[in-house]
Amino acid sequence: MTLLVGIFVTLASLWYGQNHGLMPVAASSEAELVDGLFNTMMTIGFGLFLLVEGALVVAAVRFRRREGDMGDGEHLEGNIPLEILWTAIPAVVVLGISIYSFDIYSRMGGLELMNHDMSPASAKAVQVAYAPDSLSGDSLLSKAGMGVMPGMASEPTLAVDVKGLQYAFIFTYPNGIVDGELHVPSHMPVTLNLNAEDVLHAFWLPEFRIKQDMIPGQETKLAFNAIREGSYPVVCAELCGPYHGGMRTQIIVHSADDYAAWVDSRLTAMVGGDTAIANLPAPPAERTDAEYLGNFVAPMQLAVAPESLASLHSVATHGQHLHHPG
Ligand SMILES: [Cu+2]
Repeated sequence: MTLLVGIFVTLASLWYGQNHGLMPVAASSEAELVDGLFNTMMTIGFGLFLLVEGALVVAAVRFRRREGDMGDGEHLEGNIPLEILWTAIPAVVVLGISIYSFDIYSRMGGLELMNHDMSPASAKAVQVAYAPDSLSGDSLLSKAGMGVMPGMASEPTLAVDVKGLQYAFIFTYPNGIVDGELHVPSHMPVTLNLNAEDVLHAFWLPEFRIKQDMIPGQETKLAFNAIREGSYPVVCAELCGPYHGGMRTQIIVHSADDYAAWVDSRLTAMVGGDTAIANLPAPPAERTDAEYLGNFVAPMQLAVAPESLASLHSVATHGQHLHHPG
């Protein structure tokens, strides 16, 4: 019986670990690494869930009080082998997951950026890092972030500067192209140099499983390798003001040829005198309520009736009148 239960729990956990459906598509090689770790934890977690909840249900049914039984339960004084077992198993599981996750972190390039020298000059950089006035561009903390995966460092990379500001992302490409959307070729390492214009923002690519703070006056980095063509959301993940929820754009992963064609078309437009930044969202002040709420309605597939919008608006106007009579 124990053997059958063990086989069932193992098979069910292995199946659920691969079929939980909790993650969006994996569009970068980093995402595959992260998902491997996440699926392992789901497998272990689901197995433990079945064992613990199963034991609970079996005990509740099997040892329930029978009709007319007024006696005390059996007196138990502890069980040393059992206690060793239920201490040892979680210890091994936690140790295994921590080694695995550290391995993923280093394979994603997380350790590359820790290879800084601790000479007096860089120690000074640590001291000034908390005083933005005296911050130098290449101080120690300015290199925080996820680095290029080891082994990719020798390949050609695309470096894009990204500026976060209330409430948009602006991407500046090596050849001077400026755009409100991030275009990248697939299967080429991309390095993003992140910066913020005004307040803290965070650059989040859910389908790439990476996220990084954007800090005014201090550059952070994010590197990834796109493996799946398509359009994916870019989301600000740091509450940065009243229109934070509308601060999103998209990353478009092209084939190498399509990317070259996109660069050509943008360069041609620039030569033609078109210097406007493409694909930027309109500033909040210039958007109607309906346009602004569209940021939330479409992705969340909500149905908002025009009447509810109108009533929201009148409440807001009424509130202003209360605070500013006359
Ligand atoms: Cu933001």
